[in-house]
Amino acid sequence: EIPTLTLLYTTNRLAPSDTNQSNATSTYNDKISLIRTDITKLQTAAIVNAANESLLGGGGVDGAIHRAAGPSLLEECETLNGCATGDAKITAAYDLPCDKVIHAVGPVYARAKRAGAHTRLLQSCYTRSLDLAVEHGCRSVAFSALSTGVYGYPSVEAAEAAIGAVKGWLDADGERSAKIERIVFCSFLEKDERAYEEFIPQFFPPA
Ligand code: AR6
Repeated sequence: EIPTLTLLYTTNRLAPSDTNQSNATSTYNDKISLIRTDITKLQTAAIVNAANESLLGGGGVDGAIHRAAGPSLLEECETLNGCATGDAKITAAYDLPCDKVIHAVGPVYARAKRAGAHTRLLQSCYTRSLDLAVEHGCRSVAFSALSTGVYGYPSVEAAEAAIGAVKGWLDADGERSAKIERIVFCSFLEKDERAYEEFIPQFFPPA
């Protein structure tokens, strides 16, 4: 079964125990959802790629997104002049079912931690991505678990930073956050899904 945004909208507050099977979806409030699936299948307006500073592709979710989007995505990325760590750039989505791809460059955990910059850099990926989504009229955004693969960011720490950044962004400006209808945390591995399940209810307590 291919999870779609329709599924995200119709599934209402599954208990965490119902989300053990892959592709299960939890909706925590009117804006925040958790899903465990291949992000290239999602029909949100934008998906957020875990890219590197070159923006020229790689392994992990970046490789999956470039494969599913087709070669035109790389052609557009080649025009962007790369992207700094902690920042993001937006492209068309080509053969993907979403409308836009936001390429965020998360920190390499070990290196950024030595500089005491890991949390700030990871969080700015999330807030910059949401800014770009609003600028480009994307009303729904699905995030991959930035930096938690090759870049070595521990899942629990990453989930806390990511969800905290999104919560802070939503709270900071009501007019701006009203332009986003849905934010999906798309995990791929069970360890990341469990980390989100721990922190989403802390930052977004049920009404
Ligand atoms: N859909 C959703 N999530 C996925 C998918 C997928 N198809 N595939 C993997 N993940 P990673 P990073 C999850 O390594 O740590 C690349 O080479 C994965 O389980 O893709 O930010 C880039 O070009 C993990 O939770 O990205 C960079 O060089 C998350 O995506 C470097 O890796 C991120 O893991 C970036 O490393």
